[in-house]
Amino acid sequence: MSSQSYVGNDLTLSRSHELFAEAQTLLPGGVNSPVRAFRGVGGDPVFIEAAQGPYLHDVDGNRYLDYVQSWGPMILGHTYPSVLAAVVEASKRGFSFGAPTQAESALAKLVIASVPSIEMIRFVNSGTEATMSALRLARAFTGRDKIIKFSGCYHGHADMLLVQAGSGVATMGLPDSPGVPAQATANTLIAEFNDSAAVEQLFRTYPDQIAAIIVEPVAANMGLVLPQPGFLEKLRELTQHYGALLIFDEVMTGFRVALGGMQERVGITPDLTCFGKIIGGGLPVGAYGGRRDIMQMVAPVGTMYQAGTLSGNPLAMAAGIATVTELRKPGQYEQLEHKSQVLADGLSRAVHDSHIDAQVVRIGAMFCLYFHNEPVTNYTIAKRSDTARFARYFWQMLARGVYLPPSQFESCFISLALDDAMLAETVKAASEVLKQ
Ligand code: KE4
Repeated sequence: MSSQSYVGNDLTLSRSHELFAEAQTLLPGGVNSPVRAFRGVGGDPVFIEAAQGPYLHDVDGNRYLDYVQSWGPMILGHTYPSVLAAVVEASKRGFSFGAPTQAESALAKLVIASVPSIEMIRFVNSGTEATMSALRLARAFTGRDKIIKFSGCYHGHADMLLVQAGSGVATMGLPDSPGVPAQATANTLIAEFNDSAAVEQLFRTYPDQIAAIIVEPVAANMGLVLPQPGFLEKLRELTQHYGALLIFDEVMTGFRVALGGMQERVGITPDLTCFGKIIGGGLPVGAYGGRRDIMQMVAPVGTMYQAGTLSGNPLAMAAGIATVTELRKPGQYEQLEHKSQVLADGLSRAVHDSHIDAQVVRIGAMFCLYFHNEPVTNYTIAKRSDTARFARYFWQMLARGVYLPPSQFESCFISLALDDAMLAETVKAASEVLKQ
């Protein structure tokens, strides 16, 4: 059965098909990022014309409730008035100067005020740049070369990290990517997420060679896998004991699961943190930051080199400032928690009533519905999910006006723009679909 047959017959996608056919002659796979090509669910991707609040509007006139939110940034909803106004105002003063601006200090102050472990920060243009730079900094600071990452965790596409990565690579079934030379990953050690004993064994094997552990404190690129009690705490203990740095990759969880990210929820202070997505409000921003003594190694004050033409871009800073300013208002995360709880409870009831092997996982305003009959605690288990069943669910929800991430190995997001009626509509759609 082709995935197209899952598409509800009341969805017209002909213009998207036309545009995708043309795009494939111009762009590899017709997209500028692999997961957008819908290969995780089959069929052609939907081309988006515009977005407003909780809605996406595609080129065929279909409207969807958006649970992807550009993979996390649009937590306020699309074209949020104060963010839109800030970007328009900034654009009238020029787009890019390649010189310092007060906006960069303003956003830095907001991030530092929101995340206590951040004493100093450097803005870049993507999460990939943030993690790549943070790891180079950890190697410079410790004088060591090895790093530890976890299978199924995705930290962007720097060579050293494309080993058993999750996200798009997992969807494409490539345990590592062609073009990554062996020496680029020779110093990258892999452990299963939630397996702190394996990490301890790596430290015992390489006691003075490991510069850092980089971890998604909630693994959100293999679906959504929560850290088991004690796992993150053990990583903090091991890195302190062996003189390595602990890097929290909060590109996804930062300002998403709490104002202060996952580190606020678990009360752990990493040495460095990577950000992206929300701090740019939908414009290209990434960042890495943390202990001042470490960050002082970054050029030009220090010798560890990292640079970027558009880093700290004024329009991106304006969007980030407006977004974080809104999120710092009282009650925002209580509202997100309420909406997320309502949705997760509704989806769990739908799963229960359907008597199928599926489970809902949620933390803060992130959730995932696994088609799986066992608790998902790492990538090996996650990969045993029923991806064909997920594909059917994806297309049937799309036909009912609910736009979910086109892969079992991604997380869904909840925005402040989704009201209770929309959440109820989503639960109703899931109840109908899961029974089929
Ligand atoms: P970017 O380079 O895509 O801005 O960020 C890389 C990155 C780093 N760390 C984490 C935890 C991430 O989730 C990401 C990117 N997330 C994916 C979504 N799973 C982006 C979507 C895409 O690749 O198009």
